[in-house]
Amino acid sequence: MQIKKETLQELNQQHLADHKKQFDFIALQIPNVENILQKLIAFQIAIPSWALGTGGTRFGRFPGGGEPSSLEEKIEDVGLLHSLNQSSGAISLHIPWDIPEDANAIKALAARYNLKFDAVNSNTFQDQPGQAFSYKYGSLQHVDANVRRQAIAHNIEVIKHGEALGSKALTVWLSDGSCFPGQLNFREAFKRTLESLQEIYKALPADWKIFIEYKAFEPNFYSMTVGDWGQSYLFSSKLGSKAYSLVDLGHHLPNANIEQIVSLLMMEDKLAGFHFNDSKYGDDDLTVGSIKPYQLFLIFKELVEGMDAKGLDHATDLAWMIDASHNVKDPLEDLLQSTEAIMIAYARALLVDATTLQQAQQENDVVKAQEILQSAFLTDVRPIIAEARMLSGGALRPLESFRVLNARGELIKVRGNKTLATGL
Ligand code: PSV
Ligand code: MN
Ligand code: MN
Repeated sequence: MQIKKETLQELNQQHLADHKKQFDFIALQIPNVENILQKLIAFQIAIPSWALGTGGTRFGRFPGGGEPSSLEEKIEDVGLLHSLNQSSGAISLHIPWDIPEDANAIKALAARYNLKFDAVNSNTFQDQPGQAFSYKYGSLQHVDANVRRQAIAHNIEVIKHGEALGSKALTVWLSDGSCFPGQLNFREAFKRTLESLQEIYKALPADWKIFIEYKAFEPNFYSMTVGDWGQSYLFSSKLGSKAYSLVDLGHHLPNANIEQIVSLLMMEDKLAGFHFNDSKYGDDDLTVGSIKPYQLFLIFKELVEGMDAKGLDHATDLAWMIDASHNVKDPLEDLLQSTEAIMIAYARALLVDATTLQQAQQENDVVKAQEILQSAFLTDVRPIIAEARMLSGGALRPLESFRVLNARGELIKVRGNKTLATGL
């Protein structure tokens, strides 16, 4: 389903007067609103190919209607999101869940929707049909060199797929670890993993990066070989300047100070970027901003401050992706909500008065420092985001437009009512 620009303009027209009032009100209070609008327009958040269908848990999966059953349909869905919000201009593929058989055709299709290819993701956490060796006891860490070689070869193959599409990074998330004390020699497992990663690193094209994603637990419940940012940092710093640590918001133990982690990784030039989601307990993969929007804002505040200090481009110098998928919502509506939540956190972070905050910190004025942050956080920036969207040809109200245009109904007409997308 493709939405015409004119259709969106007509829908926008109905809300324009209201929007203008709200935007003018907030714009008057912000000195650099033009600058903020430009930054919001440039900011793009990749959609993972596995988030376009209803996710599930090991207890069940409840398929929705009109889910994409091929990579082509997934691209079409991201195109639909992007036409509505103008902020979902990239797709991230997981191999082998989504193998681009004909890379040129896939690239051409994505270009039609104005989409780029974000990082490609390898998968050595599941056994695939016909695979010679099992990943039951790990992949890059495995005691058997045959298993390690197989996992290394897979990662190199994923790089090749990415190259054909124009991706510039490989994300490696390993489920490697152990479920019981004594199962694994931590140091040996680390060394074997490092050696394996070094082989993969050698195969990286000159202008590529490798992202090492960490996760505190699951599927291994006693130890994870890349379990936290310390371990990820060790790997990325030992690998070299093309290696970075990737932060998935759901991959920390409860109450971890993620904003501090982000700040220090950035200080060391080792922050790859993000997998955005939200959680109450662990890797819940809930809609971004649905549980802890203040934490998300604080993370963005560190990102903006850290990137500005280094003269980095907010839009292009780190990798931004949503990594969420669950049981009960329409996945496309959920992704529209997640994208909006990210834009809200980013816009609020852009409002922080950095100079006054620094002054308050120098004077140990704790109350003032907190007030500065909270006043940015409590500002309703939604009209600014809507304005940025409208300026770039999107919908003033993406979610409402999705419903008014009966987008899901249209997808069901073409794809059927009982569909199950590939991926987790
Ligand atoms: C693991 O929990 C993870 O966050 C990694 O990024 C995987 O690639 C993705 O989820 C798979 O759903
Ligand atoms: Mn992730
Ligand atoms: Mn995860």
